Amino acid sequence: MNPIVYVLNGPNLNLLGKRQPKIYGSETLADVEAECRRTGGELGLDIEFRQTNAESQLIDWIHEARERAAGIVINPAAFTHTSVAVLDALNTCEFPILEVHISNIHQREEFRHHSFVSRIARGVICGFGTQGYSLAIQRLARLIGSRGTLPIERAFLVGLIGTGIQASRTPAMHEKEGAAQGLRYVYKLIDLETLGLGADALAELIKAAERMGFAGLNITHPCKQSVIPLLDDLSEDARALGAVNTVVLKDGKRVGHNTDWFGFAENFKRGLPDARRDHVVQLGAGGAGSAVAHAALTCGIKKLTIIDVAADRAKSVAEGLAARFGRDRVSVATPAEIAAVLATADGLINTTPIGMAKYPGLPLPAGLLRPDLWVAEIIYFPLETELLRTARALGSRTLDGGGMAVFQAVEAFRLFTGIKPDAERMLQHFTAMSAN
Ligand code: CA2
Repeated sequence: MNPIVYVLNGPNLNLLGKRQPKIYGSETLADVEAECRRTGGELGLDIEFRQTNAESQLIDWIHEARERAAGIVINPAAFTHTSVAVLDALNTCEFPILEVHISNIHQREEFRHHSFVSRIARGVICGFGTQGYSLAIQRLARLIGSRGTLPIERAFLVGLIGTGIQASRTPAMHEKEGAAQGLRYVYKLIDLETLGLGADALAELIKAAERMGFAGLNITHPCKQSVIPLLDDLSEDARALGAVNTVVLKDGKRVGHNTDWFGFAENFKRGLPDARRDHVVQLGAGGAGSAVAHAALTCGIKKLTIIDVAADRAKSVAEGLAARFGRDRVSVATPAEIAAVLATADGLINTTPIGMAKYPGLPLPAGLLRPDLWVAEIIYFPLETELLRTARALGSRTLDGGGMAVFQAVEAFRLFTGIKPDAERMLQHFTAMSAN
């Protein structure tokens, strides 16, 4: 089915071609209608062409279009200059509206220079005679992306580069939100494992994505660090963290961002808003670990103790954090010291892979958990890890990794498109997918 475009005409335009040809030309409204249908037909649009002398009728048609149409081309005629009611009706429409005037209203009487409708119109054509209507239809076709045209700023091709990413929920989250925003949005998985490629193929893949017009890429394990030398610039957060999970490709430039830390911070603020945060223990100092630790300190955790089986990894993450947040807010402990550090902790964050479907189990002895120790995860597959299950059974407050997965995608979507996504809708979609 073709998208429907309403072409609406206001008072006295039924007289077109019959009076004042010097101003409005000799074509009749029927001629204009035929031309609009011809242009619409070529562009794969169904045209609803209407004219009325009554303000209320025009408003009713705008309401009707609101439910059925993909856009409106409107010549409100004299209502242009008088009708707040027509403006209000148009304001309820979420699709593009283009305003057309046959004559050049700015060359005419002062009272025709102001248009209420221009406040809402995506564009205005005036003084092109009746040709203005078909020009507006052509423009609308590009804005909404009808057959044979590419929607301007509304088509996005993006992807994820990483290894073993087939089960990722990120493509579905992005694509569904893109569709809900009326975009053409395609999210491709570029899985090094399925392609039989190593991490050294990254440069070649980014170049290819750039050439094929990708708006951006998410980057995951094992490329979050190795992507950095391939970029032109980094956001402040990505630079501080030394890790990039989102690359925006625009105007021949590659800019790296880190939305992982934002994902954890947002999830934490929502899920455990009033949790005590004097001292928290974090397990794991890998790629995700450094972003989560950054988020934790940004969210007001006063002191963070980092534990990793690789002592040098914990030390280097802690040093970076200490430089940004202050020495007194970060420390490192060994796995052997875990019982002692947890004894004084309010919360525990697991950023190790233990608990993932691939690595089942607990990242610490169950006996170290207590009801007054909150527990946060970043794993989202499964949503309920053994750690969360054990902690919940004890009565602890817990936070699963679903929110982090959603909010990193929310922020990446915004960076790729420049359009603010509906975070609640993305969260709901993720929850529905996880329930299946
Ligand atoms: O130039 C335009 O398209 C206008 O919207 C036409 C309106 C006028 O009030 C606007 O300022 C500009 C008037 C439409 C009247 O149409 C007639 C056509 C032929 C003969 C008499 C009126």
